[in-house]
Amino acid sequence: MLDKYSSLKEELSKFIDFMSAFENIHSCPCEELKEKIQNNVFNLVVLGQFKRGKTSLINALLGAEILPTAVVPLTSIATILKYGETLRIRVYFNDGRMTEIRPESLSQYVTEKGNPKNEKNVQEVIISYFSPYLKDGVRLIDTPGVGSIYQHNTDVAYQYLPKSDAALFLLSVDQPIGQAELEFLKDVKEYSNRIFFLQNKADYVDSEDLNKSISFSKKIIEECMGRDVKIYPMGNAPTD
Ligand SMILES: Nc1nc2c(ncn2[C@@H]2O[C@H](COP(=O)(O)OP(=O)(O)OP(=O)(O)O)[C@@H](O)[C@H]2O)c(=O)[nH]1
Ligand SMILES: [Mg+2]
Repeated sequence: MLDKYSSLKEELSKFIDFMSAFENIHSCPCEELKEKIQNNVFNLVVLGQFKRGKTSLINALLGAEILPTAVVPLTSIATILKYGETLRIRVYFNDGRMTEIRPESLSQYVTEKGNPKNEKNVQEVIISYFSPYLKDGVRLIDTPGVGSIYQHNTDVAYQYLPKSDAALFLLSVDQPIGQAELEFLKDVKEYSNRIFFLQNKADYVDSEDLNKSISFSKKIIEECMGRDVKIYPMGNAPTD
């Protein structure tokens, strides 16, 4: 099995080299793709409308409050979490500069509050962390929510769609899935053939309402996707 995997990786690298020889393929991020294959990188992108709890989910997975969360539209810059023995936070700027920051400074770079309209010109932030979920090459990518009054946050989320190997699409029980969310899902499915749907904030309702909320979302999403989907409830367990 491992032999087959290694030879498939090698074949794919050769194919990318072959592709990059064509002068008119400017849009192929060949080097990035090759690096992903060599290092077994798998991008799991967390997506959804603003305030569905994307950043909170990542903190919960990591078991640490590393990323800033809030009740107002917050995340404005994509943050990539990858495995590392120690916690290191590097900020990459659009002009090619990079700076390493302390965890308490993170909100000054990745949030609408600390970095309004991205006045600091940040491209992305890469965090190394020693979580077992990040071992074996999985990279969790937190994206800004779409559909808020901040169009530039939506634009950043769209930039990360082509990088997704799989997507976690967050819904929330307190707000039934709406037209804007559905439009976004249509765009996501163009890029990601593996989408996992999570109905977050399950703790807001009792189990009966949770089931109603999931059935409602499931019906609408299945119409959009043209296939059966499973929706996983998330959040604290219902109180009843
Ligand atoms: N009760 C409850 N609240 C949650 C849950 N997940 C997130 N929240 C709250 O929802 C709010 C939004 O959470 P965030 O993680 O910042 O949401 P987000 O989707 O990252 O928001 P943007 O980055 O602005 O798009 C915060 O006040 C969280 O505490 C949950 O499972 N249950
Ligand atoms: Mg967020």
